[in-house]
Amino acid sequence: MQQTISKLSAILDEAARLAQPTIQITNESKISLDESYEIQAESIQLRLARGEKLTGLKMGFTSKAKMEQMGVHDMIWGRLTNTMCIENKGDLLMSKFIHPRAEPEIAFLLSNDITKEITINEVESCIEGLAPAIEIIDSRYKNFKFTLEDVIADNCSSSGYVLGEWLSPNRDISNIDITIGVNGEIKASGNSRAILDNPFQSLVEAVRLSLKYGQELKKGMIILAGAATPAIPINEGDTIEATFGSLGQLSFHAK
Ligand code: 0L1
Ligand code: MG
Repeated sequence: MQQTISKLSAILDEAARLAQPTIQITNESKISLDESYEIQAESIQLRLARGEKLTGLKMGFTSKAKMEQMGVHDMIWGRLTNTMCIENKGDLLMSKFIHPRAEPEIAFLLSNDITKEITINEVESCIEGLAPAIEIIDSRYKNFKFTLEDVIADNCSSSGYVLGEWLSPNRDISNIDITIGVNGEIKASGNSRAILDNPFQSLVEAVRLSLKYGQELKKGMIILAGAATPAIPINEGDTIEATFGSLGQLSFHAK
């Protein structure tokens, strides 16, 4: 199996690096959920070997609606690296993506290493900041079509992130109205409560899952809490802006 894991990791890494879609890996190989996380880890390792730095984790399927839609009962998670970071108000280069989509999220900045599970009441003491954010997802699979195992192996579609201004974490973020729009027109809107009733719960789950899969959580890492609205497609020329009530807003331009 190790040979298959290495082969599939290399296929997904190359698809991401060259921005060339690939067929679903589960078309040809039967892989378990745990094996799909091994493929993800190994394909990220290829990035790190080229000099990229791990900057954090992203949580996916943190809305009950999306979990039900996918027929799953747990969240999924992927890894973020420094080359995925796009500056607030900066440019996203379409040539580096296959069919990117944007979703508004909330980001947490860890204030210390986390080595054991936490409760929602402990979240504020584990983070030194929170920020409005946008995740760019870009499935490496043709037509954005995948099984659960496919998407986990593909780093849960994660391919970019934009961070707004860091804010103090001592605030209630369980009822923040959120919108995402293109060129001044709102395309999707939602509320932070769509993220597990309270985005702080997403950090609790990120800690649980990273401990389960042996991924260290270090001071300074960023955790993306998951989407509050459906993802919207990104096209060349688009300026994408997300607003988060009292948390502020952020944007980027696709060129
Ligand atoms: O919420 C997420 O970020 C899930 C990403 C994986 C599924 C997708 O690509 O839509
Ligand atoms: Mg997301």
